[in-house]
Amino acid sequence: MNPSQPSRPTILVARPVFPDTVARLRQHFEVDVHDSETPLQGDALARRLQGKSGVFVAGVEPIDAALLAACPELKAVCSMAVGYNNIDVAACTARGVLVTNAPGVLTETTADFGFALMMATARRIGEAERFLRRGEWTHWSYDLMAGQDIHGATLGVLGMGRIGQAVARRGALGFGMKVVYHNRSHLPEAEEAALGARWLPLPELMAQADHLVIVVPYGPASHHLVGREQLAWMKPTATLTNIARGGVVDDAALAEALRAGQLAAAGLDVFEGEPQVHPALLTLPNVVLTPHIASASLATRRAMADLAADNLIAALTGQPPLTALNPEVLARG
Ligand code: 8YV
Repeated sequence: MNPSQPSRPTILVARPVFPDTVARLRQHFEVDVHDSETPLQGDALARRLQGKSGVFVAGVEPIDAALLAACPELKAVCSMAVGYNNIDVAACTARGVLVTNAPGVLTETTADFGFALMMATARRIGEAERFLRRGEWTHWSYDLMAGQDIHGATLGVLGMGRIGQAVARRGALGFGMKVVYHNRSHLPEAEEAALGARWLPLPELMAQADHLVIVVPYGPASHHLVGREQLAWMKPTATLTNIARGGVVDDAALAEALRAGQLAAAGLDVFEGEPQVHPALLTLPNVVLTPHIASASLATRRAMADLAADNLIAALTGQPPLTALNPEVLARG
């Protein structure tokens, strides 16, 4: 670099991401890209962050108090995920580190997928495809792969944020479903009326839902929110779909409940300890399993990466980031 030029901030892109996104970041920063799908964490991440002002992360790299203490030059953590349970936002705020996530841009794509996974689960699409591919389809029969209806059924939404509301809209307006939900806060009356949605306490939600879709953020308050006790409240014909985070559902308890016929089927895009999957789930025919891809349309993944890049560029060039989780850090100057 020419010594007469002011030095540019140095950042880490902690995951391989679209080359265009990296090229855009290179227009503003010296960029170090972690070019491996093995996530950086702990000491390895801290070492790689030495001398860096910003980091671009996906939803997995743990950013905690110990890491922040080891990386005093870090000023901004910008994630391309909406969920931020991998980031200790309070610890970042305490150290004056700005944190941004990527809400909004993935709402409709994620809701599309949640609905598709719910439908695949209820109508046994994974199981039926495996049956056909195995060459076992020899004749029509009145109950061959007969599942549960979606239209007119009761949709239970656990977590009524942006994505939960988008799932509810699909159910209510597209499929004539009755919508019930559980959330810390109630929706405004007008929004409840538009969706025909009714708030229920968790036990009643679990008991009334024909199809439960879980979209609640993960944190200490939602760890194993759906465990053995809650699963026992479900109808034996009901389905459960999790597009939130592994850890909201107790996967071992879910496998047991499915085996015992306490619910009919489950669709899971997220898992405790992913990419590991609880071995008992892998043996069950009535579970549709996908590798955390609810937001994975190309257009949406680009929008997520672009938003994280825009946030990082703004944060380190003195402009207000678009989606800050701790904007109070900016006010401190
Ligand atoms: C991401 C997600 O694919 O945004 C989130 O919270 O779970 C997914 O959309 C994942 O976190 C990697 O960015």
